[in-house]
Amino acid sequence: MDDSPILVAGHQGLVGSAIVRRLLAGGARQLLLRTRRELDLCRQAEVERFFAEHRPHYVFLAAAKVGGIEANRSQPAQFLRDNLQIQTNVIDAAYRHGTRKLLFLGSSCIYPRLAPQPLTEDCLLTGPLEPTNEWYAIAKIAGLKMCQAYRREFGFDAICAMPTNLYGPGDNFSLTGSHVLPALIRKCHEAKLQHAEAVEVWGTGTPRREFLHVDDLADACVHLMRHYSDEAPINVGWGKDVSIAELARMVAAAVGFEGELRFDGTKPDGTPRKLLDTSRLTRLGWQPNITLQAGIESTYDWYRSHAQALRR
Ligand code: GFB
Repeated sequence: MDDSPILVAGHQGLVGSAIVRRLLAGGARQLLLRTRRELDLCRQAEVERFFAEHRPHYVFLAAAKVGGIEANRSQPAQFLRDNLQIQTNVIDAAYRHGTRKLLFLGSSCIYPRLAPQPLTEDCLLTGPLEPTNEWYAIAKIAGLKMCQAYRREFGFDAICAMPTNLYGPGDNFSLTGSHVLPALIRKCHEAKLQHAEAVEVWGTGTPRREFLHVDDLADACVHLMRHYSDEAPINVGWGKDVSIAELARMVAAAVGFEGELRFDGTKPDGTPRKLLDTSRLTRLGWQPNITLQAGIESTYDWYRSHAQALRR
């Protein structure tokens, strides 16, 4: 793989940038990277032109419209449309232009809201989805199914990784659009600087989530690209979950915010629990490395050194 042209679609995002770091560290020499301005993956003709010209041998499909619970709730059309367009254009062009292997990134929210925990890959499509993110989930399920269909009908080597909630350097720290972990880092940091009495935490604090550092995810993606070839999706997680209240306390401690954590029950909780069963991945010889504690601390360091630029 190291001497082959590799497309990392979405290389400026949280996941794509981590995959680029991992590939460069591993010796990749021919990365194909395009900003959205240079190549709009929602536009089929542009994607077609790009693949015809560059013919990447390997594709990491990390480009997606993503966001936290509020962004998903308020922009259902964009989450459904953009994700369907991006993945359909890229998977189809990759197959038709001779890509040897493609890795599609999904999400743990594809699984039914009340499926037994930890969530195995086999519980897909066994029950209703969590309503706050069903539009995104439906798009990701369609991407997974497209990979399976192209493998069955055309013999295209497309594999699917289903990561749990991710975090790390390069995350979205916007107060309305982001996921919980970066939102809490920012809120606690700003509250500390302003000597505020309290930080608002959305929901009841009781939902449980699993958090995986994006550098661990990138390592798993490269491992799967090298060692896995099958239509079954593979969960990628840390293996343990925490309540949102516990997470908020960990973030507050890492940031040094000593005020009150105030839970706002008028905001949605989302799915009650989302812990992945990762035994399929473990059997392939991969384990995560970065603890939640260490990951929060390093992400906070990253945020502090970029806070000014991010606020602009
Ligand atoms: O990370 P998050 O937005 O997404 O929220 P989901 C997780 C939990 O944290 C919810 C609570 O119970 C939120 O109410 N929370 C507390 C907060 N304070 C905050 C805050 O300041 N900001 C945010 N964002 N949440 C997403 C899906 O679900 O998970 C996506 O919407 C995707 O589709 C992603 O699958 C991985 O974990 O609920």
